Amino acid sequence: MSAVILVIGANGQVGSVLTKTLQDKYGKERIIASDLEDIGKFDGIFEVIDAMNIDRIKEVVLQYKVTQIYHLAAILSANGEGDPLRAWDINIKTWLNVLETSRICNIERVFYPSSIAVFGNSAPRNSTPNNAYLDPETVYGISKVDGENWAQYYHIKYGLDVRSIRYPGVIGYQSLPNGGTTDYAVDIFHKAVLNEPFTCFLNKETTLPMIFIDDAIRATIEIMETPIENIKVRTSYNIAGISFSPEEIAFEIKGLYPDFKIDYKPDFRQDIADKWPKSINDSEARMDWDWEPEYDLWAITETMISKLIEQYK
Ligand code: AKB
Repeated sequence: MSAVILVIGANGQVGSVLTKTLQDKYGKERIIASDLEDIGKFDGIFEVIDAMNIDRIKEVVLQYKVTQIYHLAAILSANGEGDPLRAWDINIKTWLNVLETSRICNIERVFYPSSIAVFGNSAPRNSTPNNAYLDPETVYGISKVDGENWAQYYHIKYGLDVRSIRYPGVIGYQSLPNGGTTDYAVDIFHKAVLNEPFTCFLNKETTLPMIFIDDAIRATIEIMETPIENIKVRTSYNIAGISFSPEEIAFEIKGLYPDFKIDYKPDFRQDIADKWPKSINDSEARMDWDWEPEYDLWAITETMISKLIEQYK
C-alpha cells in the first residue's frame, strides 16, 4: 500500500520545502500538510492542526488513513530562551502527542527532527561524534535530547519505527527560519541581494555546522526510505553538510558583491553558538544509510544568490 503522509509544521522553513518535495514524489493526494493556520502555501490538502491537541491529530490521521508522520513543529534555540517553560511545553507535548497518536493508530513510520543543539560543553567541539555526551544549555537543546530519548523509548517499548536526524543550521532560499541561532546564514544572503549592509549577531569567527536545504530534505527522505534493518541508531543520527564562520561566508558573497558590507554585534545568541559543535562527525549516517552531502560553501552561495535574485525580481 502506498504511503499517506501527514506533515505537522508544514509552514516552517524545513516543513514547507519538505511538503512540496513529498507532494512531487508521492502525489498531492497522498500528502496532508498541516500547521496552526493555512497561509495558502500549498496547492494540495491542508488541515489546520494545533499539535498540542492530540484529538485533532488523531482525527486527521483517521480521516485520511495516514501511514507516516513527519513532525516538524518546534520552538527553535533563540526563541526558546525568551520563554523556556513555554518552549519546553510545546516541544515536548507536541512530540508526545505525535508518538501516542502513532502508537494508537498503528502509524508505520515517524520522522523526528533533532538538532546539533543537543550538544553542549562536554562534547568535543570538532568532528563531534554521534554518541558524544549530551549536556545542552538551551531549553531547545534539552527538549531535543528528551525527544530523541522518547523516540527510542517508543521504538523499544512499542516497536514504533521512529527515525531521526540532527539537523545542522539549514540554509535555504524558499523560506526564512524563525528564532534559531543559525538564522544569520540565511539573512546574510537576503541582505546581499538587496544591496543592503548586514549586521551579524555572531562574531566573525564563530564556526558552526550548516547544511543546504536540498541536502537536508534529501537526508530526511533518504532516512525515511532506508530499509528498517539498516536503521541502527534509534535516538538520532548526526548529519554534516559544511562548516563555516560568518567571515568565511561574507568572503564568498564578496566574490559576487564586492561592495557587500558586514559588521558584527554579537548578542545572546553568541553564548548559544559558543557551546555548539564547530563540525560534526556523521560516520554512522554514512555507514547505515549512505548519507553524503552534495553542497559545499561555494555551491550554497551561488545557488542562494541566483535563486534570491529571481525571487526579488
Ligand atoms: C537553531 O539555530 O536553533 C536551529 C538548529 C541548529 O536546530 N537552526
